[in-house]
Amino acid sequence: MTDCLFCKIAAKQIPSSIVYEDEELLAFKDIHPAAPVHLLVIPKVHVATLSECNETHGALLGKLLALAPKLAKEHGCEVTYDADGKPAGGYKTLINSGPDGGQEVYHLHLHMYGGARPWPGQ
Ligand code: D5M
Repeated sequence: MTDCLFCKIAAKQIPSSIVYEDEELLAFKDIHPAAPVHLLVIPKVHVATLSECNETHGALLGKLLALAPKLAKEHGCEVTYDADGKPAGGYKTLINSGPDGGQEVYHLHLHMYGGARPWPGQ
């Protein structure tokens, strides 16, 4: 889509702080970070909102979500376990959908929040 901000970021027509890229996905730093680690993961293909997705998007959505643990590790906010199996660390993932869901940019994106809290919703 020609007039989509995140399509332009994916096409490198607009600069961004890219932290990951492959054939299908791009991850970059949110321009208005709401946490010490605030990343956005997008599909390169234009999908306006999660609300437009169905089972045909399953593989793409799976890849989008599966990137989160890798990014979390790279940004020091993965979930770890002590010797007793007690979890520590972690991060929040969020997809806003539609006006009532707080979506402002109509290109599907997964927010990842990590680092020192508070984060949105906490
Ligand atoms: O979140 C949209 C998010 O997109 C919001 O947190 C700001 C971010 N944003 C907007 N423009 C840019 C650019 N140019 N680079 C990086 N991040 C950006 P939503 O879920 O739609 O409310």
